Amino acid sequence: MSGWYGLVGAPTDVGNVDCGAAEGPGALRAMGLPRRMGMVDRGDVRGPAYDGRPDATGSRSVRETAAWCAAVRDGVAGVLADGGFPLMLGGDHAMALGSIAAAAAHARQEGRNFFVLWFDAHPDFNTPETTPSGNTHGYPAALACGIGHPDLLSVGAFTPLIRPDRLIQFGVRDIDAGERANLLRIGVEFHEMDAVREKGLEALVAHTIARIQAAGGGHVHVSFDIDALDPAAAPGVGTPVSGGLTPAETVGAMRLLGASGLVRSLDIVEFAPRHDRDGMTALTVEQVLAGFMAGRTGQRALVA
Ligand code: 6HN
Ligand code: MN
Ligand code: MN
Ligand code: MN
Repeated sequence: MSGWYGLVGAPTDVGNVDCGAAEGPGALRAMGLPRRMGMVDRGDVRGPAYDGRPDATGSRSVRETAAWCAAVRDGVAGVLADGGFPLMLGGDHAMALGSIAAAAAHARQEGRNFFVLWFDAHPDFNTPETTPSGNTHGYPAALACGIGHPDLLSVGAFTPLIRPDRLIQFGVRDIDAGERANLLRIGVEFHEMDAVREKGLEALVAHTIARIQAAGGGHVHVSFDIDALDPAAAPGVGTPVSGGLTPAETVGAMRLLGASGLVRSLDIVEFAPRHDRDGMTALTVEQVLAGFMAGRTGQRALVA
C-alpha cells in the first residue's frame, strides 16, 4: 500500500461560476493542513479562466472544463505512477472527471476492478439534455459512466470509465428530475438521506466494502463533495443543502474505508472558504481526512 499522500490542487470553479471553490486549495495550505498531515504537496495544476457562455448544448465552459480535467488527470496519474496515494483537492466537482480518468486507467493497467464511491448532496448525474443550470460540476458522475458531452467524455482514455453498477452514491438529497431518470436508467446505486438515516452511513459503507471484497476487491476511488455534510457543520460550500451527513458519522465511514485497504485515490472538492464560518468547514475537512488516514494506518499496522 502506498505510504505517501500526493496532494494535487485544482484551484478552479470552472464548473460553477464563481462559487468560491477556486480558493479551496490555497486556503487549506495557508492553514497548514498539508504539512500538518504529512502530505507531499505536488502543487496546483493550471487551466483556463471561466467563460460562462453556453455552447449549442446549453453547457457552460465545456472547453475550459475539459482543459482543467485533463490537467488534473495528468497530475493524479503522476502521483499514481510514482507509487503515491493521490489526494485531489478541488476546485469544483467537475474536476473529478480528471481524477477518475487517471484512477480508472491505473486500475485497468494493474488489472483491478474499479469502483467509485461518491459522497455528495447531489448525484452530479446531469447531461446537457437534463441540466437545469448548464454548469459542468453537475455532470462528472454521469460522464464517468459514459453519458454526456462528447468534448468532456474525451478526457478519459476510454469510456465508460466506470461500470455503472460500480458507482455507489451516499448522502444525495437534491436531485433534478431528469437527473433522477438518468440514474435509474443507467442503474446507479444511490443512497438518499432517508436511507442513510434509517440504516446508518457506517452500516451502508460497511456493506459496500463487503460487496467489493466479495467481487474480488479492486481500486476504489472516493469522491467526496464537502456539501455531503450538513451545512451546520460545513457551511463553506457553493451549493449547500440542509439535512446532510454529520461529521461524526462521516469520520466513522471514512475510517472504515481507510481500514478496508481498498481505497487508492481520493477527491475532496467544493470547499469554498469565502462561505465558511470561523474555520468550521476547514476543521471538518481535516477531521474527515484524519479519520480516513487513521483507518489506513491501522490497516497497515494489521497487515505489517
Ligand atoms: N455539486 N444539480 C445541480 C446542477 O446545476 O446540475 C447542482 C449541481 C451541484 C454540483 O457541487 O455537487
Ligand atoms: Mn498502484
Ligand atoms: Mn458534487
Ligand atoms: Mn454537491
